[in-house]
Amino acid sequence: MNRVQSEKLCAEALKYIPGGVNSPVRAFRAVGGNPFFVNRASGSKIWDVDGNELIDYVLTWGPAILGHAHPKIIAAVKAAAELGTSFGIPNPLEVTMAKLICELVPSVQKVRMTSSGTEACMSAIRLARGFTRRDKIIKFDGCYHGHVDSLLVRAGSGALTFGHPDSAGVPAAFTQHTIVLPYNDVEAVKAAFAANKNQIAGIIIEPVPGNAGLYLPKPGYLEFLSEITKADGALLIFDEVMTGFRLARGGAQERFRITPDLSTFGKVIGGGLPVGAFGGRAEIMDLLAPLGPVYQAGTLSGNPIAMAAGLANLQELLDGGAYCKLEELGEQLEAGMKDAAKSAKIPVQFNVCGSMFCSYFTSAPVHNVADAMKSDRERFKKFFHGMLDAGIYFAPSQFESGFISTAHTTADIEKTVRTAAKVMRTL
Ligand code: KE4
Repeated sequence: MNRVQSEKLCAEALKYIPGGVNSPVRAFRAVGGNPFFVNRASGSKIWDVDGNELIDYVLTWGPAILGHAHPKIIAAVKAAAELGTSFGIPNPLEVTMAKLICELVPSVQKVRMTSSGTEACMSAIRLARGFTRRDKIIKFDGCYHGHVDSLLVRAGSGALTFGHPDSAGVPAAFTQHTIVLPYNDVEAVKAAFAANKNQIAGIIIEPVPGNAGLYLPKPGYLEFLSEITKADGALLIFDEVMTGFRLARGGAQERFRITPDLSTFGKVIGGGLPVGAFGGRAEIMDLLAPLGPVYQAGTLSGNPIAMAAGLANLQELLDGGAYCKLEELGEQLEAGMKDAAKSAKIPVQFNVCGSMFCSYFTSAPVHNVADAMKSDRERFKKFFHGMLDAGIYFAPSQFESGFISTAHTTADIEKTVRTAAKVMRTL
C-alpha cells in the first residue's frame, strides 16, 4: 500500500511532536511501522493522505458510533459554530445535554461536563473522596481511566502497550492511596476491604474493560462489587467513558443491571468533539463547587459546539434501531472471525460485547489482563498489518478494543472476515 505522503508527514511530525503523535496509542509502536495520516472520513471508511480507503474499526476510539461525518452531526456543529465557539457562560445546550444524560442513565440525578474522560475520572475520584472523607481508591490492573496521576498504576491502553503501566513522573506519594487488584477476582476485593475497613473511598472500574483488549465481567462480579461497596460505605464508580451509550442506551449499567454511585462518560456524548462528564446521586454531586467543598472546573466544559455534536449523536442513536443494528453487526463479526480462526486452524479468542470486540491470539480464555498478556503479540502484529494492507484498520495494539458503528454494513463485515481468514492463514 502506497504511504508516501504519510511517511513524509510522519517525518515532519517527529520534528515537532513527541513521537509524532498527540496521543501515544496512535504511534503504531505496539505493531511496528509508522502511523498513517488521515484527513477525510465518512461512515465506516477513512482515507489516508495517500488516498487509501480503509474500513475503520477504531472510530476515533469510540465516539464515531454513527460512523464518521454523520450529516446530522456536521449540520449541528455548523449551526452551533455560526453562533459562536465558546461563551464561558451557561448555554441552553448544556441543560439539554444534562437532562438527556439523567433521563438515559437512572443512576445519574446530576451531571457535570468536562472536556475529556481523564478529567471526568479524576473529578469523580476527588468527589468520592470528598463525599466519604476517605483516601483509598481501588482500581483494577489493565483498566485505564485516563492519565490521572493517582490512577496511572498498572493502567491499561497505551500505558500497558508501552510497558509503562506505572508512569514515570508520578511520585510514590501520589499513588500510595491507590490499591490495584486483579479484575474478576472476588477474593482479592474481599481481602482489600478486610484490610482497609472504612478507609476505601471507592472502587473505580471499567464495567467491561476495553483497555487491555476486551474482556467481560464474570457472572455476578459487578453485583458483588455493588454489594461490598455498599456494606463498607464506599462508592462504586463505573467508568463508562467507552461503554456509555454504546453497550445500551443507558450504557453497561443498563446492560448488566447495576446501579453505581457515580459514573463517568466521554466519547459518544461528544460526537467526536472534546467532552467528558461525571454524574451520580444528587446528594453526592451537590458537594461540588459552587454548592459544596469539592472543587472542579473547566474553561470549555459544556462547550456549545461539543454539546451540539454530542446531542446530535445521542438523538440519532435514540431515534432508530441503532442498538439492535450494533448488536447484529457485533454478532455477525463474532461469527465470521471465529469461523476465520477455525478455517486457518490458529487459536484465537474473539471477545465481544455488543459493538466492542478484540482478537487475542491464544487458546485460553481471556478474563483479565494476566490472561491477555499470554496472547501471542507477534501474531497480533502480523495480523494487524495484514489486515491494514488489505484495507481494514483495527486498533494498532493488542491492548485496545475495536468498535463497530451503525454505518458499518454487512458487506464491510463480510469483507473483514473474508480477509481475516486469508491473513490468519499466513500467521
Ligand atoms: P480521554 O481523557 O482520553 O478522553 O479519556 C480517558 C479514558 C477514560 N476511561 C476509559 C475507559 C477510556 O477508554 C479512556 C480513553 N480511551 C483511550 C482508548 N483506549 C483513548 C485513546 C487515546 O488515549 O488516545
